[in-house]
Amino acid sequence: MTSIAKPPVKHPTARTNGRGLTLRDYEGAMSTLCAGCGHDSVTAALVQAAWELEIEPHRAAKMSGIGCSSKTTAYFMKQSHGFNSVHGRMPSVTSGAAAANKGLTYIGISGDGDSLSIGLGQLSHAIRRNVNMLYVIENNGVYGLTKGQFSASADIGSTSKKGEANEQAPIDPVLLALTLGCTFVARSFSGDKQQLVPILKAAIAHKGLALVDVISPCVSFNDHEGSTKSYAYTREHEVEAVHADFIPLKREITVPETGEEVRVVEMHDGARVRLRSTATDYDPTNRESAYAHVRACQARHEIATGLLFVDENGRDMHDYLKTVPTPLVDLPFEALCPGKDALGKLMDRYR
Ligand SMILES: Cc1ncc(C[n+]2csc(CCOP(=O)(O)OP(=O)(O)O)c2C)c(N)n1
Ligand code: SF4
Repeated sequence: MTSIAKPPVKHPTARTNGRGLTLRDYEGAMSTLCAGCGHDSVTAALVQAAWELEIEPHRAAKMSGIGCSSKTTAYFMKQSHGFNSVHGRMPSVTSGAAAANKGLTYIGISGDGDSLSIGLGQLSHAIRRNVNMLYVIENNGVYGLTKGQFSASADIGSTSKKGEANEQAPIDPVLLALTLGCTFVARSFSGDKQQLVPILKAAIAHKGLALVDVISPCVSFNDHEGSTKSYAYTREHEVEAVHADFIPLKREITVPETGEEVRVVEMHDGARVRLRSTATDYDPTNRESAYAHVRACQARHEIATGLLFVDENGRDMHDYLKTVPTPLVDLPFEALCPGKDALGKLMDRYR
């Protein structure tokens, strides 16, 4: 992927995190996306989240497929590992990488085209395996990179720039993820950094696949009147059911009390997510009510955002596979390949 490096200039008074790194240290190459593209705001939120979580850049791997959205991985955490796969294959490549090395933080970035058409099977099985990763879909309702054809997330009646209306039913990644048993499901908006950053932090801390669908408008092909993925439409129709505050393990709880009902979900590393319900009777730990809420919002032409569902007790891919605690990549050759005799005994069990 071609990219333009940013000049390595740091302001002497720039704030550092616990690892002595500034926000600039979590940035990547200069973006070549269109000015105003929602994807660049998602990049800024990812930079902020990774800086606040104090992730060691060399302990993270950024994974992507093909699309303007998939170029996002070039624009943050320049010192991290990265793999730009072929179209729609990001989930499978990440599953393989995570199987070999469970010691890295996996950040997968995809688009609605990349994930909901050619990559739909890959996404479904990564959810089913509960691969330990953040899975961001930068959702703009079109194939931006190939000049704005409707994607599978386009709503019925949403119009193209030339005025043609989409007639086919959309695939909603949030409903799909809830149906497939995903253990962390959220939706946000690239124009709402205040909501997006804590969601990304909680998603990264989650053990298992955390799907974050981000409405991320394409200013060149899908930001006009008649589009249901424009900045204006999303701002007008966004309904946040549950607001998440992420509190890392070592920090004191300083989030002000609001008088609203607060639920605390403890993440597997001891960090906590405080969920403040802004809608009455909404339970973000109940899959059925999350599904019903998203469907009801759809029927009212509203966009359900916030942390919609979380289950911290789910097993992830390594639990299912019963792998040893040490990442496979760190095991000595003798442990990975126990020799002909051991292999022979193993084969005998299947005869
Ligand atoms: C195998 C294959 N088929 C088709 C394409 C053409 N193609 C490139 S990007 C893309 C879709 C991009 O849409 P999306 O993932 O939503 O990303 P966006 O550009 O909108 O951010 C398609 C169909 C391709 N690169 N490879
Ligand atoms: S074409 Fe659309 S999705 Fe691609 S960079 Fe431009 S605004 Fe973003």
